[in-house]
Amino acid sequence: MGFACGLVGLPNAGKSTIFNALANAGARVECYPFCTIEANVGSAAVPDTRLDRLATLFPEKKKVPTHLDVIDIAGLVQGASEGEGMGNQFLSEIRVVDAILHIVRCFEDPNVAHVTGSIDPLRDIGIVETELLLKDHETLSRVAARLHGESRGPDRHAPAREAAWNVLVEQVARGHPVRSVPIAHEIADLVRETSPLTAKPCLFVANVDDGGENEYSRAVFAAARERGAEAVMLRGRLEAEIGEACSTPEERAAYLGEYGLSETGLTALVRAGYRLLNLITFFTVEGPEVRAWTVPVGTTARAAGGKIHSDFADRFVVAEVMTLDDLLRTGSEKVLRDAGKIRRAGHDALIADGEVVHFVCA
Ligand SMILES: Nc1nc2c(ncn2[C@@H]2O[C@H](COP(=O)(O)OP(=O)(O)OP(=O)(O)O)[C@@H](O)[C@H]2O)c(=O)[nH]1
Ligand SMILES: [Mg+2]
Repeated sequence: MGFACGLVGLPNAGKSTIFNALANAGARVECYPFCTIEANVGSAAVPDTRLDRLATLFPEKKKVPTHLDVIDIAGLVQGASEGEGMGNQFLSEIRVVDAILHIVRCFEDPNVAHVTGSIDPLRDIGIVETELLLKDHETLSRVAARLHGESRGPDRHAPAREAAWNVLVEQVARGHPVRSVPIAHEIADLVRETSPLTAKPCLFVANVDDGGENEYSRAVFAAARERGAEAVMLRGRLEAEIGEACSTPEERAAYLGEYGLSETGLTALVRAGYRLLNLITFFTVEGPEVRAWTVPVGTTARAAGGKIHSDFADRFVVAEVMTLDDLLRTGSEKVLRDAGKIRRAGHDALIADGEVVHFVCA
């Protein structure tokens, strides 16, 4: 799996709708709650106009975007941790994700039931956050019991580990997400392994109707600001429709134009996800493909090669790096080479966002 985002939210918030829009996947969408039972796993192509522009230089090659994985799970309700609704066992399905997209219903529609009877983003956000915290409390407490046992064994570091862990459990019990709690070094690895849900970066998604911004979406943005988090607004149903109806970027642009929009909310969502995960994109023009790749900020040239093929890391000699702007401006790698505009990046040199990279291997 690459970089993955998990969708959470109340039933009928529009998670599967947004999942379909992202992954073009045809997951089941219904106007009644708990339509989703088994998790839907999909892959979202990352829209990137830079790749589109690069591809125009190589019309004979196939354009391959980079992808983020997305996981759509069942809706959460108040009391899920005590077995209400679908319970919260399915939350384990998103333990593997790198970030959480918290989908908040910001549309009114009498045909789409709301589990608590009214549209109220702040209350809804509170319910979901509480359930995530309760799930973490459950998971962390299980580990606490184990650490307690270890404290009575021969490992002399065990008591300090247990004490630090208990501080964390206590903070979570008080309603502090793990990401806001300073983690003692004794337990840093264990926290990473345990992968608590509230340690993951979170992006709020205000799912609005075709009309766009409204009082509900503004409430979501305010809640996000208060938490030091980002929010994006998305016309979930419209975006899903556009995804189904349009197969080319031109058709999409025309459809969006009808609503006075120039960029899909999905593009904004994926971009925000990138920022959240500290990811960058680099490009390759190799064989029959022009292709975008995703790596974390701070990736070395050798590791970037390994992303493409493990062989590239093993046999890495050097990476020849061009900026996309230089390449687009001159239209030719040869011109850049003659002008000495190609950077030679060794094993440990870092790759930057938007660079076009050619790996030279032994
Ligand atoms: N009016 C309107 N309806 C929407 C929008 N987004 C989703 N819906 C509708 O809301 C209903 C629920 O959408 P789903 O995507 O199935 O919701 P969910 O969050 O996956 O729900 P569960 O799987 O039950 O947790 C469907 O009837 C959608 O068509 C929107 O932006 N506007
Ligand atoms: Mg669903």
